[in-house]
Amino acid sequence: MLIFHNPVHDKHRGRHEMFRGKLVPCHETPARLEYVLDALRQRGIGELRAPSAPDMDLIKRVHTPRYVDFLESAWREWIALDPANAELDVLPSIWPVRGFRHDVEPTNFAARVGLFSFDSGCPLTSGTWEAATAGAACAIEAARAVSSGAGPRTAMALTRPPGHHAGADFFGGYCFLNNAALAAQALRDAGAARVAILDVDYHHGNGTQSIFYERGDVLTVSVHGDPTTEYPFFLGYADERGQGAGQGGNLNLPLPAGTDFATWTQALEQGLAAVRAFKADAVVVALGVDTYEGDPISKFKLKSADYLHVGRLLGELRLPAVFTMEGGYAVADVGINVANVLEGYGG
Ligand code: OKP
Ligand code: ZN
Repeated sequence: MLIFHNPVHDKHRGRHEMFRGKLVPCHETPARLEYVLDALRQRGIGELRAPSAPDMDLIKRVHTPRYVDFLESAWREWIALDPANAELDVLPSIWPVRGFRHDVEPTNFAARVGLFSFDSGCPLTSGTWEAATAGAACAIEAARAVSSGAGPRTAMALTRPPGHHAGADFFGGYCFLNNAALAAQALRDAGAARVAILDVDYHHGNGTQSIFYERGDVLTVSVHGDPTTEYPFFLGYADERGQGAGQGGNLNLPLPAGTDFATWTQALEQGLAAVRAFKADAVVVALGVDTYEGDPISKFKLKSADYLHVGRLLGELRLPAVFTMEGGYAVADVGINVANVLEGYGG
């Protein structure tokens, strides 16, 4: 398995996220990825690779050009407002909800931050653009590596910030560019007629779902905490089945907080059955390990050893596969849990 590791992931370093009226330290930290890297090295899993330059054309087909341009210039605009801003993160404070216009793009910076985001828990920092685009390059190259007939059939984009909450034109949920969606599009471009994305992060992959909701060529499946009580709350329900050409091409498998491995596995099996029925040529696994019993912001009950079994079940698909790194905030155990999935997966 090839592991495309983002060498500049730590340039994205949020200071605070808004939580219950206070700014609290970010859960999504650089240390998370270092633990994964250490665990993979220690156990001799995978061959590490560095990505080359990101394919901006592909990024601007999955995301809107005006959103990508905003991300690229956001930090410069922020410090141009006041040089003292260099010591602060950008956090949104106003959003155009129902009844407001989305077609206009105000020149005011705070207004545009709100236009292109959906929560106040996702700080944009001085190195966010560099880290997110290098991560996107990891996802795209992982997809291209598994697409070349002779090469390996499995690759991982080992990167942060994560991606599955980012939509075509918005950031949120610690995500800026949707790495899983970029990998899926790169697999399509390289010749896979049908691609499935299977999202096993604790949180619903709202960004990924929305990007492919009206497309028939990419199936999106997500097993996650029931959005009636769990983030991101406003998407991820079982009755969202896709639209137009994408009718039937989205499957949500919400489970109540407190769900244990036995019940979670039944949902995963349903998801795997959908991927098989779709006759996917390749699969993208949005791999979050915040389903872990020790996760500080999530409420499923998976144990470290369970992730070996998760890997085995995913491996039974026998498809070219790209893993993208999503959530997992029990920092010291994230490495063990990700390594267990990859070890169980084999190849
Ligand atoms: C990102 B990924 C915690 C509030 C929750 C957003 C969670 C984003 C999860 N104080 N904030 O899916 O792991
Ligand atoms: Zn998550």
